[in-house]
Amino acid sequence: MFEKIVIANRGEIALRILRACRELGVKVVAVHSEADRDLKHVRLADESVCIGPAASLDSYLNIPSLISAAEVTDAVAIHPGYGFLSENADFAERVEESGFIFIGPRPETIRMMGDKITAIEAMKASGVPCVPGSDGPIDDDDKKTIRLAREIGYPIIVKAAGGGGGRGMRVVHSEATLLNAISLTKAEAAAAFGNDTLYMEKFLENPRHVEFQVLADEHGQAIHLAERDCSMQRRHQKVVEEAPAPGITAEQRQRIGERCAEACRKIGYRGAGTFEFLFENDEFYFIEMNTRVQVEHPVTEMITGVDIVKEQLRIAAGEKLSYTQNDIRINGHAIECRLNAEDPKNFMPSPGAITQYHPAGGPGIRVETHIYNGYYVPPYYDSMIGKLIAHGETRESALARMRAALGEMVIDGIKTNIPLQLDIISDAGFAAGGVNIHYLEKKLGL
Ligand code: MV4
Repeated sequence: MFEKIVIANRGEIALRILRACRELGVKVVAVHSEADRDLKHVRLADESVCIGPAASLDSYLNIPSLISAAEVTDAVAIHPGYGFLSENADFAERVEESGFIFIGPRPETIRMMGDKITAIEAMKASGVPCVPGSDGPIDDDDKKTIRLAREIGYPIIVKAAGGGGGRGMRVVHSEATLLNAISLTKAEAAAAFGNDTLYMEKFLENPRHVEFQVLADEHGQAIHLAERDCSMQRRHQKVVEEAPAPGITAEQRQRIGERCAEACRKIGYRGAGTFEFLFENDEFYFIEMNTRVQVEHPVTEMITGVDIVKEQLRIAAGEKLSYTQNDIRINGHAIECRLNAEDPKNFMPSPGAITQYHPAGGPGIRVETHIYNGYYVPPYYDSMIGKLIAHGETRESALARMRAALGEMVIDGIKTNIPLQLDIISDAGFAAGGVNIHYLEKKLGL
């Protein structure tokens, strides 16, 4: 195992990674911006390095500063967490060129998945079901494009190869608007991603977002840890996640999960990863792969007992997976509510000092947060300040525990989305299970 690593992130995930390191006897270097001196994991770390001013571009996204921090502290590896540089292939490459281990997939894998066209190509070749589409880039033969769209059938969705996570896409309902939609999306993609390559897919009108968690080691072993449902979202920001996904049968889980694991073996995947699917009319359609640990990983940990962050560290250190597929059993149900420092009605960020913090507790309750009494939530970063996770033997018991825990949680001094989360958890549609990606925005009247 590593002697010492740098955690190239902040907030709750930095604390989560620090805790995994403690369990494994790994020393921790915290890096932080000038606005983040009081972060909980910075106080708990063995060493800390200030890497720059508050703005992310000058600190958490500053590659030379991060590598220097690893050099001056004699760290051997860097964990990128999520967001920031976690899916930046150039960062992973420069970490490795500088003689450190990147705790994540190989740079070439990150690059392949960052380009949605090459990602889909690789998955299709490995037997993962994909959305019917252009199977490659749209070229400048307009007649061919029109024919292709007609074959796919309207409505179609035009997506940027360099996009993902909801950026750089446009729905097209008829042939009359196709070419104009393509040129608009192309210009946006060039400006946003420096890559104007586009592709087309059949547009699925009312899908659910269901994603499979995988783990793969350097020795050719790969397993899946079942799926999560992340359909409860607003403007591409997930709000509630759960595992397993309501209504997915053991047979579907095994079939799709095994396809994902097989794809990992085929491409030589390394580390933790997530296969994102749209799920509609009982069919799975792959759309993207995430090559990082995800915000919602705890719901998978709660139902499988696998510590995903510890597995990331073990895999990066060259160890074999601690589990085979046969060791993995689903135990009960878990739900996660993201806790944001924001106005629950208009979603405006609400930074400021936390005057009172009393976390929820009790059977099956897990709180992942870096906040504490007197902590000041800075205005410079994402508004997520933590996650509340409830586990139970059944979905109903997990829901009941979540409702009680949300009622118990006290975070004063700033506005939080706890009132919205209580409303969602008490919603009859959510209670029934299996709502689609449009449900929350409709409920909110957007
Ligand atoms: C789609 C789609 C419908 N059909 N692709 C949005 C984020 C990006 N990861 C892919 N997205 C979508 N791709 C096809 N062929 C609908 C969405 C979509 C969506 C997907 C997952 C979660 C929330 C979403 C919200 C709006 C649109």
